[in-house]
Amino acid sequence: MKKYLLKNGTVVSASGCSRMDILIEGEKILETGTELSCEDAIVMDVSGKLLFPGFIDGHTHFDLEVAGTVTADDFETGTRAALLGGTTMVIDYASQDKGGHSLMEGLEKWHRKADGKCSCDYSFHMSVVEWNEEVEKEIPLMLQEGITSFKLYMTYPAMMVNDADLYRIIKCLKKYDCFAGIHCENAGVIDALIQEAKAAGRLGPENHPLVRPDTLEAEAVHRVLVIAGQAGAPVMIVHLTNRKALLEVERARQNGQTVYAETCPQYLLLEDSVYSKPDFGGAVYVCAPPIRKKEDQEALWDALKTGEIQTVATDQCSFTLAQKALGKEDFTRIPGGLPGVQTRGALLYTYGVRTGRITVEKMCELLCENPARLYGLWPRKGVIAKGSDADIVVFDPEKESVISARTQACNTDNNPFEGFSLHGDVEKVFLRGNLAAENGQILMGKLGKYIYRDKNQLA
Ligand code: DUC
Ligand code: ZN
Repeated sequence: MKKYLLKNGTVVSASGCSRMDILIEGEKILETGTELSCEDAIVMDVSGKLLFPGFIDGHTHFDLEVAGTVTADDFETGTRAALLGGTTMVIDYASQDKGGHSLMEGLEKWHRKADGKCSCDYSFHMSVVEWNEEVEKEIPLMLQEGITSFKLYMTYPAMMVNDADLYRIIKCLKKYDCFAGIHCENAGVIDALIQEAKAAGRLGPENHPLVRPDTLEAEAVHRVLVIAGQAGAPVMIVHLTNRKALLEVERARQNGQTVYAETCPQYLLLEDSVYSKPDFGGAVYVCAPPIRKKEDQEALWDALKTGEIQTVATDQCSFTLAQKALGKEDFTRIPGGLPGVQTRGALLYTYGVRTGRITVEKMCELLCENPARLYGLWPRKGVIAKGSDADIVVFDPEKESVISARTQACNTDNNPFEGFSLHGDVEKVFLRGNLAAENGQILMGKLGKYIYRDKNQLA
């Protein structure tokens, strides 16, 4: 492998920025410091550039069956897009199947989908959709397989678990020092609202946010936090979208509970008026939970700033317009999900750091350090330090571009951020010491490794 010496970059961490050189040897960072030299290294002048640890996306869905179709991006196209956007590691959601299936079967299925295809490093969370003594015995097996985080759904009939099982699973995970991320929405009332909408002949995508309102997300957040409180166990609320749900998280924390929270760029940057775009245009934005209101965006930005939300992931789950059209006559058949894995870093920089909503250090905390700690990757990943994996994003703070489905690497013909200007973007990406992407081109694909994860280290 080549040796690289990156000179005079601004190395970003959650605690500060400093002008430094980085020496990369093999897959690791050999040294950081000033005035470094090395005779046999390829020297790159990166002055004026920000050097982030590789971004970690803790929430993707590649090669996933949804609503009778399969996501437009599989692990091959999805991780290429991720890498081009500076993401050097994704954690995708593997799932157990309902009907007496084991977690191990789910894990093997996800390895078949991903192994040998990934252009960035990868791991899986495990979605538990059925609980019994046999499944319980598999939790330590999952830990051996490097899976230390789980997922529970409070909605979707094929995935959801009832309150009793939520309690049992959350309590069991605590025994093993693990936690689950929870998809929080009140399935029953959503179903009733869908029936009302259909009975009234309201069948277009503008109805999507109306049948999945913020209150029904907040209710589910409240309920699962009461359940977790009863179990005396930590949980994570994934893709948190709104102010009312955030208040529930704060209330539980005030009661002494450990609660982690994640949000996504679509909830920080888009408003629910998108669902009323003409000509079925709202279908592009159908995802669950839905995109909310301006005041919710503001609450989420504040929560990033104060540390109430620990990470920004994408919930990448992409479909083409033809796939979205499966719900042309009935919005409940529109496959839910958006592409986003390529644009998260540049969006957060342009609309967070540049606007002064968050600092560049906070961006590093949200995209690198916190997900590395939460998902048991620290300090191998999430930080630029001696001995860490040489996953490095050379970020040009002045590069300008415009997001477009035509030029994106995701395998879709739509993008929810179409037309958004970017000021700051990824220039080079090192994946474990390999210069794997540069100026929007993959130089070395399919280098991604499955990473065995440790337990949560976020205090
Ligand atoms: N929400 C979506 O919109 N798609 C995939 C899974 C999810 O939770
Ligand atoms: Zn998801």
